[in-house]
Amino acid sequence: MKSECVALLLVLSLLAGGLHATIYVDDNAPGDPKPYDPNSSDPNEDGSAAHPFDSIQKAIDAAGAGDTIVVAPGHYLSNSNWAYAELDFKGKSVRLVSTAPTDFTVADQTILCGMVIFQGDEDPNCLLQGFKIQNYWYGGILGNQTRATISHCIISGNGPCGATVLKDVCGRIANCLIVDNTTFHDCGVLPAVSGCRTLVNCTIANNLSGVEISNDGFSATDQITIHNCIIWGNQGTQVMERRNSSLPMPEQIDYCLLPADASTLVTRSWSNTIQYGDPCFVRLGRWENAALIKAGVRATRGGSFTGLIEGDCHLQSEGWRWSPQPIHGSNWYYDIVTSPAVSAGDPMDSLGGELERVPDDPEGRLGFNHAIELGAYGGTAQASLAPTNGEAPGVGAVDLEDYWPLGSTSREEGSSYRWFIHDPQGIAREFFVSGYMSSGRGDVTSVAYHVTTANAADWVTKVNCYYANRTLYLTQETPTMPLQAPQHVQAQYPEYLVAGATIQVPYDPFTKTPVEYRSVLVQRGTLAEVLADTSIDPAQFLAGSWPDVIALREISEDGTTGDPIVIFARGFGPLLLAGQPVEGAVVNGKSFGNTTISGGRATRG
Ligand SMILES: [Ca+2]
Ligand SMILES: [Ca+2]
Ligand SMILES: [Ca+2]
Repeated sequence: MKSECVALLLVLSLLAGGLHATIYVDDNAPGDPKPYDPNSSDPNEDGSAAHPFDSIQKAIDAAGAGDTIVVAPGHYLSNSNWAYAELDFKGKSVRLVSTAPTDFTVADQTILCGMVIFQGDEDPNCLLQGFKIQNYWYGGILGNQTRATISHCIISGNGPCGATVLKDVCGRIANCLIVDNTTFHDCGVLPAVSGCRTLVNCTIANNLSGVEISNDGFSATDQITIHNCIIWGNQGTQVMERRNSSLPMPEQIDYCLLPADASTLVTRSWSNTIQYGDPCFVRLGRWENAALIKAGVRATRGGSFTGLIEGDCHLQSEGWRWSPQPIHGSNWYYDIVTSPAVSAGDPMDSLGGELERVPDDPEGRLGFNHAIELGAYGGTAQASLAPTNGEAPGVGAVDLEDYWPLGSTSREEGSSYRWFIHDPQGIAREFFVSGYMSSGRGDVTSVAYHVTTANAADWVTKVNCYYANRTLYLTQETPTMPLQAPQHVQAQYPEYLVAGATIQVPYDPFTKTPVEYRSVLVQRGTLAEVLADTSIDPAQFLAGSWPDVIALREISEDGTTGDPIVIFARGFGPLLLAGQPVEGAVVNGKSFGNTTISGGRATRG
């Protein structure tokens, strides 16, 4: 009878999850005679939702490749922060997740108290997501060159021999908070993170040591990627390099925040998108009575706590910042400073799960989201919002400046933005930022960009472009500061766009003839989504994922929605202008597609 039930459950879960089973784990399920003790279990335990396993290892042992193991909040592996325990993936490419795998509140309550070990033959479909790994004497992750994916994990409060808490994981590591790790053993100090290749949106801070990158075992396709990370406040060197000179070591290290002091190793190829400064965390964690811990005093004694007082690495903001504890009934709070890491990630990345407004401020009066943030909360619902500058953008509005950035005055090398496009006759032409004028007062900086056109007889040769009065103006006049509407407008777009709204926009903003305006419907989505019911071939566009674009689709006289006349991509600018796809660009130091206009005709690249 019992085996029939198990077989039925297996069939049901196969039906529900496609080819793969879902297996459940809970340390204190209702049928468990001894909650929190994996040695005494529900006699009917079979990994079903009704009779979950009480040990994660039992679930991994029962699982096959591709199965998903869902772990309820609880405390797993060792009962004690000082006793060794391990969890072994045993080379199985299973998905081990918490009940809400991208929610840090749930990760914080789903604790693996010990070492997590990969055998190295797990593939990228193997997933560890949504856990806290914490064991004062032994915790960490040992990858053995695994290709497994690790995300949304908190690796904090570990003190293993050598202080390394994340070692030899060759797969993607994303949205991990790696903080407050040390060692309580006398076996030296090694890097906190070593032998890992891809770190995206990780916060690595306040550890006894930093990150070591290395090209050990590299093949032709391997590279080091550190993207949208905060690496700060670790003792010693933040990022050190160990290079095998007989192997290549391609690196892409960009959009990161590092400390301004000499403890940061700056290698030759680091991008100008790296920032240096204080990430303005809410509060760093600290070890209480570390000397007693090291001496083996393993519990509160005589009133003195021994252990980690956890910090809070959410980013402070004068806009909105997530507080794990509600303050005045809300988890959204604000600070007197704004972290430089808020909205400082790669502007072309999708916001992911980040909120564009907090629930109590739908118009964005006090906080507005412009781009993914750096660190572990980037792309999650706990990312901070930057303070709103000036009037509220309004419900659902996005800022065209995030979709048509003209450059940046703070990073001059990246400010020479250019876009290449064909006219309807197939002549290649170009428009590019050829300079700017700015004036700053307080926090508000006004910038007008000079945009020049090349190889285009029917286009004006130079305009000034700037955002003012909630409008993007193009004008041949020289603007006056502070910026305001020009006397003679070449073309203009509304700055704040709301998906679903109908607006008037210029068809060809650079034309020498009077600019014609057309009624358009504002659509927002991925490039594939906004092209779905149009006659435009997606293959005409620059290769890329284009996760967040605004399409302005012409509305005909009979009210039907036609093809887009303009598409703006987040962090990039126009992908389509006057109905013509952009064929190349240089944006923030990155090149896309064909960026030459030699001989007047560009080859389609
Ligand atoms: Ca039990
Ligand atoms: Ca539980
Ligand atoms: Ca953001």
